[in-house]
Amino acid sequence: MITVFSADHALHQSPGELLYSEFVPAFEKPERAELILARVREVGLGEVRGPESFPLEALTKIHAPGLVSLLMTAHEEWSAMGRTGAAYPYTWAARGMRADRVPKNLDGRLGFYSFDCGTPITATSWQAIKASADVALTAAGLVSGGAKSVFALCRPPGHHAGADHFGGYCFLNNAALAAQKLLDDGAARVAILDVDYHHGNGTQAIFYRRNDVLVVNIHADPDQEYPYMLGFADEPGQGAGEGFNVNLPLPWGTEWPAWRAALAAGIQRVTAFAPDAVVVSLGVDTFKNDPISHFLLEHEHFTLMGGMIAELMKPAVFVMEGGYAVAEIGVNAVNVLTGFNDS
Ligand code: FKS
Ligand code: ZN
Repeated sequence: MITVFSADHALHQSPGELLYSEFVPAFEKPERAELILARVREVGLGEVRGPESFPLEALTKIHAPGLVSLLMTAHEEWSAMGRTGAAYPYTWAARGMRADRVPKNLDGRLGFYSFDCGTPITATSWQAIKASADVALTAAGLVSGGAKSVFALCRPPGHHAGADHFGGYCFLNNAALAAQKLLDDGAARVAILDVDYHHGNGTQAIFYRRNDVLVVNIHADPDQEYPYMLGFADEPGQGAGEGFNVNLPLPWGTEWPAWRAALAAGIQRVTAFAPDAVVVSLGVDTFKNDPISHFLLEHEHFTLMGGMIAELMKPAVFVMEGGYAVAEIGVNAVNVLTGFNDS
């Protein structure tokens, strides 16, 4: 399996995030991608190559131009105001406030195009964000060209980013960009299978009214876990998209048997959809030692997960998302890929 990777991921480094009332080191950090890459090499997964550079038009097929330009210029504007450090959003639109008008003020725009305060923009973030999107688009192009499976070693991650909002460590939705690229290259239907511990609210929202992309999410119950406000079982899709969104929320403390049953149910939905290709939003924060998560999967379960996904017998793009047990992230992520390959 080819891995697509860009060293430019390291140009995004969050200075830290609020954890309750404390400002703590960011969980989403560059070592994550470096350790996954090291494991890819250690097991000899296959060739590692850099991404092609795609035009901004590839991004605006999924994202609002206003979001893309804010990501490109926010830090420059922040600095021009005499501020140091990274640009953080602080103010959001609640019900009853104007959602029809983009604020002129930078803080207004940062809030308008985001949904949390955990996703700061530094002077060099854009280069990493763009590289991560290019990694996903390149991987999708390889699958369109006939590769059976490709690993997009994306960082920063993407599944919380919607058409017009960043948040949850995510800026652009790499999995959605990959799915759209597969469609543009000729696929009639694409399924996105999101196995990250957190609900992929951005991916769901992007495709909620569409029937050419089936979105299946297995994640911690939003009544207990971030992102709290989307990802419930009663979200089937809307309009033409009705029946093409599937949420399988699970409680804190979920172990492999219940997680596996949810995956089996999700795989059944994907099979019934008969997609031409599958995009896997691959988060390994379901691991038992993950510092911010509450599922209890073990190393070998990731191998089994990959084997179950292989039974779909569909070309697959694996897009890296979360996972914060950094010392073990390489083993867990690459176990999914070797489990897929070996079955
Ligand atoms: C508030 C922090 C709240 C944010 C959790 C984000 C999880 C990200 C992820 C991704 F795949 F996108 F990386 N916690 N200060 O793992 O879903
Ligand atoms: Zn996650």
